[in-house]
Amino acid sequence: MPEVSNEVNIAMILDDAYLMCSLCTIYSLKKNKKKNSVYNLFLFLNDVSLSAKRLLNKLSSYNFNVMMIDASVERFKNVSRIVHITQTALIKFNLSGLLSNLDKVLYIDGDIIVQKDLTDLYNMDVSDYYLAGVRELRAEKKYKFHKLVGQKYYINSGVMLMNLDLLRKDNLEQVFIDTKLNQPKEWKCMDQDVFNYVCGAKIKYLGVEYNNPCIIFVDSGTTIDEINSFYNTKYKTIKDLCKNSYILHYAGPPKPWLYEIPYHSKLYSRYLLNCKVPLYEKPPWFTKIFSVSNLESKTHTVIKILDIRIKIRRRNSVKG
Ligand SMILES: [Mn+2]
Repeated sequence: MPEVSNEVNIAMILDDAYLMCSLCTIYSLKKNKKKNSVYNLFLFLNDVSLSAKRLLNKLSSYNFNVMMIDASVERFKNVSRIVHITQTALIKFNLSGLLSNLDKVLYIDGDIIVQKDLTDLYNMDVSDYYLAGVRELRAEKKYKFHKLVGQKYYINSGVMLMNLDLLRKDNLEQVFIDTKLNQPKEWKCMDQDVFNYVCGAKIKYLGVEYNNPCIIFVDSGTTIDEINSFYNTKYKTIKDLCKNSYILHYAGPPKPWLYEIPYHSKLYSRYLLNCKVPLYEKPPWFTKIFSVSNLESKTHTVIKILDIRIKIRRRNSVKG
């Protein structure tokens, strides 16, 4: 049996465009971890401004170690020239080489909210697998993505517990990149098809609570019965599933910080509000899309995200 530890190694890939929501993801990691869990967060920075780096530099705290690693464009120059492909996806393919000292890592996207401590997830045994992930209901049922890549199932690559040891041993870094460069035209995803195609039967399937694509469920009209029968779960409602999820993943275009989405925009803005990014450090685009005011109402804080106004009752407010 692999050793159980309270250390959790996490990898994220950041660029300036995704900075705001990535900060929110990082804040949620920090807020909802157990005190004794030690998180080592490896941030791979692609095209991140100096002011953003300064901001990220301040995120380390007790039992929360943030490491910033420049994932230079140079390294991928030749690959990028051949095919139009974002460096972000390529960095994901290279994690086993970039994190050569680690046996395993939990990769997470920057459009997620982590609601619980991740030690149990991290300690799951993946020694016989390349990685562990959560199957995608809609991708399998509606789009038949698993058939496109010739597999039985199909996972979402936004949350993956990666067995770096085995990936290195079988030299999959190169296989991922070669597969991407020669992929069939029908493959529509940036990196997901490659992970599913290459890792196939050596993927361990996790419960939906570890990567809950909440808005996709709502947006596509998926019922809780469909969800329960697909994932073999017993949730009463989608809200029940969301409340009990370790990870909410805002996959797909309707992001809760761009559109008003019941339950999620409010939940998201609470995290955003508490990121406590000092005002003077905020990049110019930040204040353009996000503002907080206590002056508009005696009882509520008003948060504006683009054109959405969200009112949150202040804790010390007088009822009236
Ligand atoms: Mn995502």
